Amino acid sequence: MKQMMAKKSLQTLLAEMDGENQLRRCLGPVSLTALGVGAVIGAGIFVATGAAAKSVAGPALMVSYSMAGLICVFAALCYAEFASMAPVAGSAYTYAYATMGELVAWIIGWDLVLEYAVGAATVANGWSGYFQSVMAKIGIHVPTLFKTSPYVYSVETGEFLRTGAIINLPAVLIAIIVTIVLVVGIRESARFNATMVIVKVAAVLFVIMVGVFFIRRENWDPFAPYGWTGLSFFGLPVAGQTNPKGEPLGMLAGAAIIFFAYIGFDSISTHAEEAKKPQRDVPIAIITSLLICTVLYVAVVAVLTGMVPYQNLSKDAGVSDAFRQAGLPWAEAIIAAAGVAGITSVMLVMMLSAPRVFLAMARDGLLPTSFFAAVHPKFRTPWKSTIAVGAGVCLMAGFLPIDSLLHLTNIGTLFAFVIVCGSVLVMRKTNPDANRPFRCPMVPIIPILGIAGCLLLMLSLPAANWWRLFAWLGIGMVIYWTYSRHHSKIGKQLRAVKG
Ligand code: ALA
Repeated sequence: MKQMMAKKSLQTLLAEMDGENQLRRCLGPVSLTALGVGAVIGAGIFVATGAAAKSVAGPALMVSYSMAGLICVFAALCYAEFASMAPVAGSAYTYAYATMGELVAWIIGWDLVLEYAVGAATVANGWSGYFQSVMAKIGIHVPTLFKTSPYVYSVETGEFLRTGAIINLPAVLIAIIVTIVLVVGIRESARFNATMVIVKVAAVLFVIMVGVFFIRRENWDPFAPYGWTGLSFFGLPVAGQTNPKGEPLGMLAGAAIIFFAYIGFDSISTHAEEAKKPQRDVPIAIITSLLICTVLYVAVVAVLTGMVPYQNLSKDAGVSDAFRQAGLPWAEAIIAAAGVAGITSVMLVMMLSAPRVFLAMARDGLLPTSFFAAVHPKFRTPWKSTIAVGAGVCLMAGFLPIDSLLHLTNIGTLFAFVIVCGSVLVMRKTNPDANRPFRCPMVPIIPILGIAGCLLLMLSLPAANWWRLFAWLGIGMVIYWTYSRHHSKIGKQLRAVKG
């Protein structure tokens, strides 16, 4: 019991940071914000928006985006407080180890791997949709057998339908390429990232500025065809409409889905060690990148649902296809190409992050060091865990439908946000005098709103995701009890003191 509650002290974290190979402090507020925007804009806006507006929320998806953005701001303020207190890598896993003890840290680390690995599979799937639409422009069509996952989920009927394909081959291939790049160590350099951010933001601005001339206001009527709520409690509808399978529909349910589009801002906190003035710049960058994305996202949805009746939006490449429908095929090609480039960079960040979480856990003795902390002698990258994550991403991206992957990523991430908001409350009690260069305003109100908002979105996801999350955490618990508990460094110290 004592071990499960054992915490890493703030001093230990700071000392570890000093001890390890110090990273170069070269990032200012602008590059940090660019990193955030680079990690955020991707498959969520380019792919998920079409499907969510079409079958879950209608034009009210604009409100869904505003709401999800606001909930992320609450969580972001909590992330920012932690990032300024302990500007070390490891993100929510490290924060939890410092505040809630080893068991919760394990759970959150295991959950972050879910977020990043399943998230990367989702993004790979979205990438495939866009890539195929670019290829189709030049007359190349992927054979039906290799176009998509073997099953897709129909929100309208609530059933899994056979697609006639056996594997989503483009998604698997991009996952393999990204894995190779990450192993060989061509790390996402600031310059590469900056180029990607410019390409993506330019594409999004293009969508808004060109699309605005094609808006037909009658397309916004009805504004909320599926209603304003969409809430179920473990499968029991609580408020709003449901699809035939009893899954929630409406503005709130839409927010729970497109929450995916905001995932990634938390990765700024993992760059805290490389920030020039982490205490000031990390919070600024987290909040600024979120605000920029929220404004862009709401504008894109306004344009899309204004250009095309929501029922006609494409599920696979919603943004670019809307321009095809509006009779602008040249615009479709530009957007799809920028989408492919932008989505690839998000995938790179996600597949970079999952092995880093494993690495942090292995350093604390919670996972086998020989495998998860193994650094390649030549490339200096955590190659074994990168390949393991890559293999997992390939399997999921190749065979599972995008909706299920996306929902699972969302519930895992929302759960991590709940723990980070909770950790801020705990830390204020347990370490009231610690140096907090950035203080989350209005504590406890903001963390509580963050927790409540995330739980609300979790409940607005189809119930199956809760079971999947529990199953994943259950596997994690088995590993903790059979391996981690016995090998944890803190646990060994405690036993040595006792002995
Ligand atoms: N926010 C990222 C995306 O939309 C995960 O692709």
